[in-house]
Amino acid sequence: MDENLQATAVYAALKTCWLGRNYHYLAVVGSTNDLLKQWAADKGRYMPPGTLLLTDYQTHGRGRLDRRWEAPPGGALLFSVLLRPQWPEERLSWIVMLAGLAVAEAIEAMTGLATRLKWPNDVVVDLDGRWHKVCGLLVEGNVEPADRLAQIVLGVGINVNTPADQLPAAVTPATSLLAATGKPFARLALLADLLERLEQYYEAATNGRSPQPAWTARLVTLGQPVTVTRLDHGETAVLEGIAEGANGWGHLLVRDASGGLHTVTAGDVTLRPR
Ligand code: BT5
Repeated sequence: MDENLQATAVYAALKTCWLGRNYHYLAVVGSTNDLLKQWAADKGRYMPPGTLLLTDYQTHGRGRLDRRWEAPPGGALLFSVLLRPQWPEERLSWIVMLAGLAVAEAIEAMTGLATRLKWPNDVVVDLDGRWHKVCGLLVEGNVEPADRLAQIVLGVGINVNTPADQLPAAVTPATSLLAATGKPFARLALLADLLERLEQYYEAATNGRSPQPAWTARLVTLGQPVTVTRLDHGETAVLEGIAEGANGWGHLLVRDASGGLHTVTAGDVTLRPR
């Protein structure tokens, strides 16, 4: 399905007030997160919140910790948005929560696939009894001296029409909406719907409503035996246990075999078979 993601087509489809209204499309970039951060640095306050940069192909798409995000040209939705929340610093984790919710709901509405969230930043669908990653989120930001979230760049990568044989091999297996359903989907319609949901969640969060309860309700990680890998002072630390819950800041609470409860603020989770 070859689609026009140029500005005029996108403007006609958007249902948002401000999110994505300053819209930029480039056929190829290094990384949308990197370029949008660069633009924000160059233009400062003249770059309005809600600015969106979308591409068809990234030569240096990134995940967390400078891992690669791989998506062949044309099949994925790859974009970044600039946000200036001015929320207290502790609410940084709300961004990944509301983005995950917006993406999951939009995918579910469009495809009918039961769509869940895997801590901390994956959107997953159930395929053959195993959770497969269909989208990754990358939140990067900085905080002003007054401990307010001054500038956030939220990156979203969704495998929409990527053929199964072009998906990368990964620990959490990758899938696309096409591979999971056998049907291609319109990227533009998905983008418009998820941006509308994202704007609504964001506005609610700005008014103090936490996305955490809705986010927790979609977490596949909870109640599951997990292996958590995290960087601890430069060393890789591995924790095994049961993911019991998540706190208001999105940290994962893991109970180890000797009964100790660990609060995990960052890391990777592998779901273990029971
Ligand atoms: C993420 O990191 O999942 C965040 C991905 C964010 C990508 C978007 S695209 C637009 C914007 N611009 C960017 O440069 N990035 C953002 P993380 O949790 O660290 O997962 C990275 C891991 O996911 C990799 O190490 C691979 O194992 C796996 N992976 C890579 N490409 C994938 C894909 N297309 N689908 C599923 N998994 C993938």
